[in-house]
Amino acid sequence: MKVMLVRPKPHKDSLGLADLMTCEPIELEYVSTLVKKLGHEVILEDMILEKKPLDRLVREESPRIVMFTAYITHVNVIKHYSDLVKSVDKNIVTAVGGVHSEVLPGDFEYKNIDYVLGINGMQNTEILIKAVENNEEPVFLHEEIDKSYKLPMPDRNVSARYRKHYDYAYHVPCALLKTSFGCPYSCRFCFCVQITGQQYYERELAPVMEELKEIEEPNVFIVDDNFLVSRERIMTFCKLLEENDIHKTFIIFGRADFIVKNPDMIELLSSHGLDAIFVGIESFKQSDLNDFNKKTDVETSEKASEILYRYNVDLYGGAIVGPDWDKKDFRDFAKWIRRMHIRYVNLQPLVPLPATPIYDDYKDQLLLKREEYEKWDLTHLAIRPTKLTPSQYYYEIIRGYFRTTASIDSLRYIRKKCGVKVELKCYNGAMKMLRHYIKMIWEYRRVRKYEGIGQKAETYVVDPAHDL
Ligand code: B12
Ligand code: SF4
Repeated sequence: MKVMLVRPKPHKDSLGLADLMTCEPIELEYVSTLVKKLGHEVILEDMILEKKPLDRLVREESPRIVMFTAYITHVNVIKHYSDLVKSVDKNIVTAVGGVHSEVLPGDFEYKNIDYVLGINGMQNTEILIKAVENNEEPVFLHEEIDKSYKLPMPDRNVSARYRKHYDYAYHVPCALLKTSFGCPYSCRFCFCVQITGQQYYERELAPVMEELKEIEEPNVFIVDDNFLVSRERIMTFCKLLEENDIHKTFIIFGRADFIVKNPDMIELLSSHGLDAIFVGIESFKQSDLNDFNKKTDVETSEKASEILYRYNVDLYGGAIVGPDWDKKDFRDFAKWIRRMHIRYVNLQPLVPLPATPIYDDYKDQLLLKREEYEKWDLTHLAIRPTKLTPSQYYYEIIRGYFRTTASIDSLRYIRKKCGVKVELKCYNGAMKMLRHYIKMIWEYRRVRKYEGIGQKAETYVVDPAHDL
């Protein structure tokens, strides 16, 4: 039996980030291992990189089952894909898995999506495949039965034909690795902890090393929600890297408070290839951090930046722009970022993703409709700014980027560190992002004019046409 695994191309209205970073679809590589183990043929279609439309690929390959992975922004894309698959042959079985379906499976209820695999995605894949083989109706596991995250080795061969395109911002080429799931903290805006039901699970490090030995790329992006949890685990990780003679450049996610409490761990990791840490610094206002239940403070972010600077580790800052920010806040924020030598910052408006605690706080005053999934991309405004118009707010975000990540100083730094080719790639990616923001401003203004909405009534009405 032939099984087609599909990684979706972002909807045209989403910020896809593909020009800046196209990461390997490691989740589907895990699924591939499982399906091959069951004795079936697998083909992966990475629609970010594929030129042919999905219906043509399905016609050429004639799979028995087509399985999709999806984030929130892909929900309507997957529905459209399922229409395409069924237009070729309505007997092809369609199924969807991935983080959004694990937390909000109901969003994928649709005539042409046969199965939503949900929380037990791996086990349910096995059940589905055996059922299709035997011409039976699958009986899925709905309870959370296995949270051990004992993963097989991901099948990196299945993505061989795309691998040279996989990168992450300044890290080219780049592979992905997952060593743990979830996080011991519970920030109120965070979707990641909803996936694991607020729990934190670690994988054994021995199989992680086996995986690392197989990775050919020099750069490895460890996509754990929080890699900096335990000193003992970090020390074992570094010891095992030495024992296995593994030399890679690593990018990780971690918290500022861990960095401040454990500078020796940063020194150790830095001497074992750590190049950058993505830190959710979120805001330069303590009140914002308190509202988010971040359980850290502004001073800690500043101290963390000093430690990382000392050990030559780049700090990639994740920032959440509050709806109450005014022009001065945007300016002060950029100054704060520059003072901390942060060369890359991701500026995202506060977006209360469905299923997070802050979603309930804002659910009655959202600017985005739930079903405009492609716009829940952490760039579209989901909450009305209180001190600026939406256009001004988007404009300030663009200026914020030019004052920080896209400043001459940052670009010069990237050129020196990574070379002109990477600098140009990032510049192109930044220009695409700029176009995305200008499109959002333009759309807001156009719709407002069309609807005859006055200066004061800033209802954000979005074109409902889903032109994929
Ligand atoms: C790395 C990362 C990225 C990478 C891409 C990674 C990739 N694999 O393609 C980059 C940086 C490009 C990215 C971009 C975006 N991301 Co992102 N990303 C992540 C991160 C940190 C890790 C994802 C990952 O690779 N995990 C490793 C794999 C192995 O784990 P997994 O995805 O959980 O998969 C397991 C199961 O879910 C299951 N599974 C997954 N798919 C399938 C499919 C089938 C058929 C089956 C059976 C099982 C299955 O099997 C796997 C093994 O157990 C997550 C955080 C998180 N906790 O998930 C956010 C996250 C997934 N991203 C998110 C978002 C919103 C985005 C963006 C839309 C916006 C943005 N600006 O970041 C863009 C969209 C880009 C696009 N291409 O459309 C949200 C999704 C929220 C949601 N409700 O869907 C998350 C959860 C972060 C957050 N802010 O909350 N992202
Ligand atoms: S520390 Fe990071 S991963 Fe952990 S709950 Fe907060 S935002 Fe989520």
